[in-house]
Amino acid sequence: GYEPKWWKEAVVYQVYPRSFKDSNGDGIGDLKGITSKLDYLQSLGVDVIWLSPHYDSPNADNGYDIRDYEKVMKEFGTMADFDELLKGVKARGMRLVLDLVVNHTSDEHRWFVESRKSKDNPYRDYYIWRPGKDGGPPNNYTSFFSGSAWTLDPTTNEYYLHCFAVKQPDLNWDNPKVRQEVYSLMKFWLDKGVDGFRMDVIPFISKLPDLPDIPPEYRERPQYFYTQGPHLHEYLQEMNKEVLSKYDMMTVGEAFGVTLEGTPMLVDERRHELNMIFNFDAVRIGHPSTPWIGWTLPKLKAIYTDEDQKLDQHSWNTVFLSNHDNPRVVSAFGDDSPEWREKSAKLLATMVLTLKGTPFIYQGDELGMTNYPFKGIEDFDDIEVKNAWKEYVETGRISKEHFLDNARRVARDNSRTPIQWDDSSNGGFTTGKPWLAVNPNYKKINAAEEQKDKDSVYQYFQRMLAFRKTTKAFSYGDYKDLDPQNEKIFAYTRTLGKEKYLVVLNFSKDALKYSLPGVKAGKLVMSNEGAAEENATTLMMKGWEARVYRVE
Ligand code: ISL
Ligand code: CA
Repeated sequence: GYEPKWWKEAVVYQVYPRSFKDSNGDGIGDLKGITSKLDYLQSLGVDVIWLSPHYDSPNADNGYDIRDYEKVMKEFGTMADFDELLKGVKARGMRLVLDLVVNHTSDEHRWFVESRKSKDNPYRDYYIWRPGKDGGPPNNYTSFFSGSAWTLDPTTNEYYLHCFAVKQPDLNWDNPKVRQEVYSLMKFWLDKGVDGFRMDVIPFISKLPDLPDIPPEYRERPQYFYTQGPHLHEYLQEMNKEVLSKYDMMTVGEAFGVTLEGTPMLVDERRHELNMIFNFDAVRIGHPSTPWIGWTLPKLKAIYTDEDQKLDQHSWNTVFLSNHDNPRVVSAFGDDSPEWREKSAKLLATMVLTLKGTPFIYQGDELGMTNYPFKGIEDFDDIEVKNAWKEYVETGRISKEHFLDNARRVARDNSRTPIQWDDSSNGGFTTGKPWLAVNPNYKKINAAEEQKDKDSVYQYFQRMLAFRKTTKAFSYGDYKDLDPQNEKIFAYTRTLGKEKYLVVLNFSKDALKYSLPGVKAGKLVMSNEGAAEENATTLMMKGWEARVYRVE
């Protein structure tokens, strides 16, 4: 069985500070805004708050480009505001986890400002510099934000590596001084009392020796190549020994580019690296990174079974279907039409909170917030979309319509629009002009409404979270998919000793008669519909209906 740990029983809620709540009318969410909503989060019933980057940053990538790790972004407030937030979180019995972005820094970080000055600057070796090759960049690495991953810096006439934006130079982890700097900034925050880190693209930190070209089979998905550096595990074990092992904390690695097979290497507790990672197989199942294939329920179920089988009792999993890099969960996996939005959002909540692994909820999902009705490219803010537009549309490689169709479906800005607090202007997010437009559906979809309505998505989350808290089988129970091939019904059990729960989800708008394979539903304990058959083997499932039964 699993060794009990608080982070295996916790539910994590991700806050994207820029879009959460603005306290001073400048249109940008801030720390005081978050503090003012801690009662809301506590009454929702989440245990841990993961804060997307709140550090000093010029915001080329909304804070994922850090200029000073020990300072608070001025738009978000001051260190005193941070201390106040942390205190407020603890006072309510919750925990706070920060975003650790240390594969790269901002080009405005003082280390890089020094590094680019000269080839013999003491900070030169903090980053990855190479001379050009044949009049071009050192190799064929590409950036996730379009173009080459190398930029020529005229001062020294050498290139620096950036797997992401030009303003996000990659750190050189092979330099022991860099590693010590990172451990020290981690301790700075841990000593303040934070409860852990989500680690941004952590498997990229060890680079391949001599930086060979990306081979053809990896060109469409270079993340699986960038994660093959030989020292990744050595560095994580060192970090564990010097920092992680000294605190009661949790770690979750953003394992972009790690396969399921490679996961235990990062999370098997006997290896002393990370507690858990995000695997992207599920959240990216419908992503059109060449070509758009859509997704099917059997494929999604196969991922969960595979994860369950490849991770043993020493490796812990996570469950999530959304974050700040992906579309809204109800738009991607449910049905965001007025008729089915609430039902399907509740069904997805039921699933995420009863599958095996620590669940991560993204802000606004508890309200059933949807994708944004983007019209043209001018409605977007994100560097990823804007750069891709230049690379594909402005060069005529992809038609405008085709590009926008995809962007509307998967663009990161879908999940970055401000939280809809009430039906006042700008959804009560700000009294000023929001940095990114509020979804026009805020009059209907907002927290104030949902807190009053017992049938709301918000109140369903509340009940589901409370139920999960008292039900250990959802944390530690065995998982079994009862009907892997079924195209519309997802039925599975979670079993811990004598306690057994059955979850039945209708992933379609069709009413279906469903015969349970080899199990009898017992007492209905959760449902997004109301009363239903009990002690039965045949269930009449309504569209997007979700039920949880206790099996006797
Ligand atoms: O969002 C993506 C593209 O749609 C992913 O490729 C994403 O860039 C990848 O998962 C890494 O994400 C993390 O690091 C990025 C940052 O932009 C993301 O917001 C962050 O989650 C660079 O720091
Ligand atoms: Ca503000």
